[in-house]
Amino acid sequence: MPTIRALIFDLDGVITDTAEFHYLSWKQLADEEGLPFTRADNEALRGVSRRESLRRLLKGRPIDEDTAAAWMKRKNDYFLELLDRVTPADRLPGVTSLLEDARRTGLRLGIGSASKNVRPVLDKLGLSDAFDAIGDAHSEVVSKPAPDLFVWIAGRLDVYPTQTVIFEDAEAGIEAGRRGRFWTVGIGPATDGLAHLHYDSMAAITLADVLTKLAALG
Ligand code: B16
Ligand code: MG
Repeated sequence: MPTIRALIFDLDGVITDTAEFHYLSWKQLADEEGLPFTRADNEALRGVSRRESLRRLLKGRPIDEDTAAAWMKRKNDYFLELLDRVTPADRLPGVTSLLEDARRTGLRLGIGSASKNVRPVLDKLGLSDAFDAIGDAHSEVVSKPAPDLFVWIAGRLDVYPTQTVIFEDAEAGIEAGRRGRFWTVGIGPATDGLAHLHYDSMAAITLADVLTKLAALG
């Protein structure tokens, strides 16, 4: 195994759990528009872009582009209202120590997310300056499960994919990492059996454990 030089983190479900806010915002829109939408439906939106989330929520119901744009804006306004209450205490358990250990070890750090709200979320979490490169839905590359976003970030971190570990909670993110020849760490039930390493939660991860287990994989 080459020396690991960088870590790239997904945002929602890895650094913080904004999935609940995405759910509540889509739910408000769905209720107002008379669309059935449950928490179980929301699981299928994990790691999926805003546009694709709306498509899945509509379950085949046709709407025109102007309405789609207006609904996505309304959903995002609800999301930003909810985001207002986020504080550094909303970092997922284990995140702060993992980032500190990685910094101390001299690793480069990136974010790779499907969201357009990465910067406001990091700001609320007190992590605006914690990462050397941010790839998000503004980066204008093909989205996960294509590897492009992670490759784009690795370029900005000046590392090779084979020197980089991706942390992801969504199937599409692990697929993107593996297709790009990154090392992958899956978090939570959706990634079990898909990644090189798997942990039930971020709280179960230490940098030393990840590096030791990856070294054992050769
Ligand atoms: P936005 P991630 C994803 O974040 C969320 O998991 C997904 O539910 C959301 O639809 C997507 O971001 C887009 O978010 O509406 O903020 O642009 O897991 O890729 O960090
Ligand atoms: Mg995610």
